[in-house]
Formats: sequence, C-alpha cells, structure tokens
Amino acid sequence: ARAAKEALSHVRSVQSARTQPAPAAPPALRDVRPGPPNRSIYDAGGSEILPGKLVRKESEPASGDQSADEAYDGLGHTHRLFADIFGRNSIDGQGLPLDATVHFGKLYDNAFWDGRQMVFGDGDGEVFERFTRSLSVIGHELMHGVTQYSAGLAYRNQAGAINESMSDVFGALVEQYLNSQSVTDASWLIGEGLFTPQVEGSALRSLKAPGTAYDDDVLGKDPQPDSMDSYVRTSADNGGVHINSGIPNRAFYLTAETLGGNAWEAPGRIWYDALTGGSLPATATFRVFARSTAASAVDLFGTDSPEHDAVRQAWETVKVKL
Ligand code: ASN
Ligand code: ZN
Repeated sequence: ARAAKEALSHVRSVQSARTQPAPAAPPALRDVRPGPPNRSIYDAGGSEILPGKLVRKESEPASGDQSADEAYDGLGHTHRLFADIFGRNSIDGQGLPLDATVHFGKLYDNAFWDGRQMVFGDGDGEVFERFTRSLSVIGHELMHGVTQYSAGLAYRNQAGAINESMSDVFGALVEQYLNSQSVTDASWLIGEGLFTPQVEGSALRSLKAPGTAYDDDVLGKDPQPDSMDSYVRTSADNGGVHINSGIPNRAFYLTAETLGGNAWEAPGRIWYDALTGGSLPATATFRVFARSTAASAVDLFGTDSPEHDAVRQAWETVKVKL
C-alpha cells in the first residue's frame, strides 16, 4: 500500500508538471530539520491542580528547583532524539509545546502523561525518590504523547502493553543516545535511580531481563513476563499493561542485541516506523504489532536483510507467532 501511494503521488506530480509552470522543488524530506523544543515547566507546589505555576520556560536559565531543571533538561534530551534520529518535531510532529509539572501532589509515587502534559511526583522518600531523577522515565512519559498522536494505541490489554512498551523502548533510547551507549554498554533499565537505598532493586523495569528489576520485601518481585509462556491474564492495571509490556520490551532488546551497535539506529527506526507508519490499529495485539515491525523491517531494509531476520527471530524467542 505504501509503494502504491508513492507511485500515485509520482503520477500526480508528472500530470501537474505538464499543465503548470514548474514549482520550486520542495526540499528533500531528510533535509528538513525539526526546530528546537518549546518547553514550559510548572510547579504544582504539592497540590494536584494542573498545570500549576510556571517556573521555567524555553531558553530561560536554570530555575534553581532541581526537579524543574531535571524535567527541562530531560524534555530537551527527548526532543533531540526524536528530531535528530526520527526527524520528528515534538510529540505531534508539528512542534507541540512540551509542558510538564513537577512537585505534583504530596509524596506522590508516580509520573504520568495526562493526555496533554507530563506530570512528575516527588516520591515518598521511603521507596521512591523524585521521578525526574530518571531520564528514561521522562522519555517514557513524553513517548505516551507520541503514541497518542500516532497510532493512538488503546491503554488496555495487549494494545495497552504495546503502548507501555513503546514508552519503555524510547525512554531507554533517550538515555542510550544521550550517553552514546551501544547495545552492550546500555543498562536497558527504566527508572534507574528512583528507588531509595532501602529498596532491594535497581529500577522499575528491565527490557533485557523482564522480571528481574527488583525483588523487595515491601514491593515484592518484578512481575514482568519475558515470553508469552508467562503472559499474565488480569483485569488489574488495565489488563496488566505495565506487566505484559515485558514481552514486547524483550523483543526490542533481542532485535537490538542481534544487530549490535546503537539501538536507536535500525531497531529504533523499525519500531518507530511500525508505530507511526499509519497502518497499526489502535487495538493491535502483540501479533499484529509483531507483523507490523516485520513489515517495517522489510520496507526499510529489505526482505533478505539481517534486520528482518533479527526482528522475526526476536518475536519467535518471546513466543509471539508472526
Ligand atoms: N508511570 C505510569 C506510566 O506512565 C503512570 C500510569 O500508570 N499511567 O505508565
Ligand atoms: Zn507508561
């Protein structure tokens, strides 16, 4: 369908060239560089009223509030990954302003995207530190916006777990890109540095080894499965969206491991294309998504490519049938 669409636009441009004076050639798409971000950071001051008081907007110097400045920097790093690597201008591809609120609620143990903006809690200080400490978490929340404006994946069951996984994958890639980490250098963790020293665990989730991020007396053990053999059927958490995301997370990791090098290159492009290419349904299952990544690998690298092989093998390992 994509090839047909390109052929059609070629036909149209040839026809108009016959009847109209030649217009100036548009720039090649890859020469269009998205502009800088337009960030605004707000402070809720411990309330749950959004957005709160504006404490730092684009190009202003550091506010002196650690959370606000971490959010500002983290949104900048995330914007840069999308601009540099995927040619995407912000969350909607059209330069949507990046709004975030810090100091949300009292001892609030979470961060989220509310459909319009990002929100970060301070943590309770017992289990969690402030959520802006982790760049992968900032990238995770911003990516929920990208998913909303592209495939619009539902936030329940397998589509919800893919939605969660996209946020984990691109959250991990933001850190890897900033720190120039190859597949083997990277931690593949989401939320490193969020747990206090009292917690027995390194992070919220691991893409490389789902189910191993923490094992703590209070929190229990990381519940993520690493293949369909241990898929969790539950009605909690919108059908286990933060649990079953371990399966597509590991498929991404395995693709990257097989290909080596930088995960934001071929694997990132394939996953990004599968999400934003226009053919992924909002209610996609793991199988539909797996097929979409395989189709993107073929479109970008060819049927007989190592990239296509790596993607197919990764889904086979996590036991998602193509
Ligand atoms: N931190 C969680 C997330 O972004 C919040 C939520 O459950 N929506 O996935
Ligand atoms: Zn999420």
